[in-house]
Amino acid sequence: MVNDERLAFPEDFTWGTATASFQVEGAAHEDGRGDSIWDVYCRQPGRIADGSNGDVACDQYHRYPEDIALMKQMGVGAYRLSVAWPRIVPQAGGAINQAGLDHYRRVLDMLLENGIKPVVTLYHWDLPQYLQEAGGWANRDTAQRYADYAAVLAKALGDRVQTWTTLNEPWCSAYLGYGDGGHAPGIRDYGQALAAVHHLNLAHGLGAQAIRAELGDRARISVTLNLQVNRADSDDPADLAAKTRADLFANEVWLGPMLAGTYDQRIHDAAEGITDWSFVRDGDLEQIHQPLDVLGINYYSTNHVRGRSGAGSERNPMPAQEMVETLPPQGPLTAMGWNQEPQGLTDLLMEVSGRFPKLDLMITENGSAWEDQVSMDPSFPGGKGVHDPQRVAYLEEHLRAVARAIHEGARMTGYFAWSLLDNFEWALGYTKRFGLIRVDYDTQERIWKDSGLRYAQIIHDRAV
Ligand code: GBH
Repeated sequence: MVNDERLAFPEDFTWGTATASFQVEGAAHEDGRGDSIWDVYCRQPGRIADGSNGDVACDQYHRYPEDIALMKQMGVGAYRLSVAWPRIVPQAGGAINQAGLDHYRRVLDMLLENGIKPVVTLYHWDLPQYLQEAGGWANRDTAQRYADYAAVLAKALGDRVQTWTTLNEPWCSAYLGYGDGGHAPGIRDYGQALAAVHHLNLAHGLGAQAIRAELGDRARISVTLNLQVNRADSDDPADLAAKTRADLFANEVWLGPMLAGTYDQRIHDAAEGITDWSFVRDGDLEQIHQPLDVLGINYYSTNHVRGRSGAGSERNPMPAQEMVETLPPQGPLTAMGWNQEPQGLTDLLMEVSGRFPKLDLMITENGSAWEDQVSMDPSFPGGKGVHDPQRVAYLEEHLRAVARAIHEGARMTGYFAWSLLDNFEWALGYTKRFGLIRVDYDTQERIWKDSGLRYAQIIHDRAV
C-alpha cells in the first residue's frame, strides 16, 4: 500500500463535478431554443435504447438552484457545464436569442454566489440542426459559425467565466457521429468523419482565438479530449503496429494539430484511400495551433488491441483501422461493459506530461455506471439513498491514480467527477446511471448515493 503522503492532493487542487447541456437540461422547447442534432436523432425510431429523448432529462433548466445547493453540500469548488448552442443561436441566419444568454447568466451568478467556479464547455455535441442540414461538421463553414458563437459567449458571459473549454471529445463528434452513426447525426461515412475531424480542429482554433480576442489573458482556454489508452496485446510487431494505428487516429489527430500545429504524415498516408485531404487548406494548421492554458482529459477505461489477421467483420468507428482488432474487455466490467484499469489513467497522465511538460492538465470527466438500487435508510439525507460500493471503489481507485501521477510530477490542476447526476446517456437513454446523486425520473427527486457522500469526504480531507 502506498503511503498517506502520496495520496494527499495539493491545496489549490480543483474538485468538481461535470454535466452537459443536452444530458441534464430538458426544457427543450422553451425560451426560444432551436432543435439540435440530438433532438432530431432521438425522433428516429430505434436510435435510442429506451426510445427516450432530452425533452425533460433532469430538468436542470428549471431545477438548477437545487442542483447548485447539492454541489454546495458536497463541497465542490467547480462545476463543469456546457452551453447549448441551439439556445444561443437557434435558427439559421445567426440571430442571437437573448433568453438563452439570460438563462446561463442566472446559472453562473448562482454558482458564483455559492463559491462554485464555472468551467464552461462551448460544445458538448448539441449542434444546431440547421447547421447539420448544411453538412454539419463535414462542412467547413460550421467551424466559422462555431467561432461566431464563441465570440457571442465570450462577450456575454466573459465577466462570469474564467475557464472555457472549446470542445468536448471531438473524437465522439467525428467518429461516432459521422463514422459510425451511433451518435447524432447518425452518418456512416469515413470520408465525412475525417472532414469532421479537421473542421472540429479548425473550430477549436478559431473559437480559441475568438475567446482570446474578447477576453485576453483573463480567459483560461482548454479543450477536452477523450484520449484513448491503447494497450498492445503483445510485443509482436503486428500488435504494436495496431496500437500505433489506433493511437494516431484516436489521439494524434487532435494533439498534433492543436498542440504542435501538424498532422502526423502517417495519418495522411493511412487514410489515403478514404480522402484526398483537400479540406486541409493552407494556413489551417496555424489557425488550429493556439496557446492552450490547460488540457482537459476524459478517462473511463482502456482499450486492448492486437494486429488483425485477415478481414474482420467488426467495424471500428475510426477510419483506417482494418489492421486493428479490438479485444473483448476483461472484467469486472461496469454497467457500460467497460473494463476498469485505474493504472491506465496514471500511465496516460505521465505520457501526456512527458510530451508536454509545461502544459497544465485536468481530468474533466471520470466515473462509472452501475445498476443502482434505492434503499430506505435513515442515515441518508432525505431518509433514502443508494449504496453503490462499486462506484465508490471506482472513484477512490481513480483518484489514487491521479494522486500517483501528481506525485510523479504531472501538472494536475483538478478533477471533475462524471457526473453530478444520473442523466441522459446518449444512445443508451436513461438506462445507464453515472451520477453521484440519483435522479428519480418520475418525480425529478434527487437522492444521495454513497459515492456522493464519499466524494464530499474526500474533498473535505483533500486525500483519498
Ligand atoms: C463521455 O463520453 C461523454 O463526454 C459524456 O457525455 C458521457 O455521458 C460519458 O462519457 C459517459 O459515457 O467502443 O469504439 O465507441 C465517453 C466516450 C468514447 C467512452 C468511446 C467509450 C468506447 C470506444 N466514450 N469509448 S468505442
